Amino acid sequence: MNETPEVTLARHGDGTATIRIDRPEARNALSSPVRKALAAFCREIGEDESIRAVVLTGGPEVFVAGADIRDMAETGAVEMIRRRTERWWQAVAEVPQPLIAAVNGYALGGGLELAMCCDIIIAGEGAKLGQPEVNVGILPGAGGTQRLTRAVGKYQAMRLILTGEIIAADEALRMGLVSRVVPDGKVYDTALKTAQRIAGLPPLAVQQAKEAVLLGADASLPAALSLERKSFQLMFASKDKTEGMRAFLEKRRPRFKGE
Ligand code: CO8
Repeated sequence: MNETPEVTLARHGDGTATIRIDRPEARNALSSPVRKALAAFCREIGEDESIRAVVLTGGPEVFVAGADIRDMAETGAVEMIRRRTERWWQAVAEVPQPLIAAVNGYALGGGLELAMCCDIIIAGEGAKLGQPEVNVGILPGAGGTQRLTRAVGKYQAMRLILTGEIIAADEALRMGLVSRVVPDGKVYDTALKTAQRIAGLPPLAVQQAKEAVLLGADASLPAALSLERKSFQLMFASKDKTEGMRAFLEKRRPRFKGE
């Protein structure tokens, strides 16, 4: 059950949903209740076959300015271990449906790590991204050293992580850290349209593709290619594959049922 009004889940009735973080007074910083609620919604979404794609947003001003520094300022290592915050991050990373981050304003530290748990990142022209943890005496602790490096390569990741430098959306686009940059006022609509487009596609194929990309990235090439091949072959058991191909040949719109 959601215990904070600072995170909401809205189902739009068309196969899409939006998770919104709304904690403007702390620039949407990820407090424990916020992370817990995010994780709970992500688990709920994973169980809900009617949701085919999800937008994750912090609203029009700021995505997320990081983990909550107030929550950590006086905290020791043992308490940090006992919090086991990794289970909350895992819940986001393990959502089977595509997650689309709609990034306006700052996506810093844990905020960028949260965006990097998503599959597509739509950024506004004014978005600012970075891993500034080093400025407060720590390092990225929710995947930043790994997902950022996998996304942009060693030398750009090192630059951001070791200097704490914050970059603008256009540079993030050039280095492959975001999928698209659009005017600030169009970020959410673009993300939602992307989700709607995905929601109209066969969900089994979409989710198998997501899994193949994510798992394959951490496997050897032969293992990853085999995983892809088996996922591909598996789709030949689905009714949606038959429908998709027949509809193409009959020059009509397909009707996918997720079967
Ligand atoms: N945590 C807590 N409070 C924050 C945070 C944050 N990350 N960011 C902003 N706030 C609060 C400020 O304290 C301030 O509160 P108050 O009004 O009570 O003083 C309010 O939000 C507004 O902030 P500013 O006045 O600074 O607003 P600006 O618009 O001038 O600046 C910035 C916005 C640039 C985003 C600035 O607030 C900033 O630099 N924030 C911190 C960014 C940062 O260092 N992020 C990394 C945090 S560490 C982290 O994310 C570790 C991840 C590891 C995950 C593993 C978890 C276990």
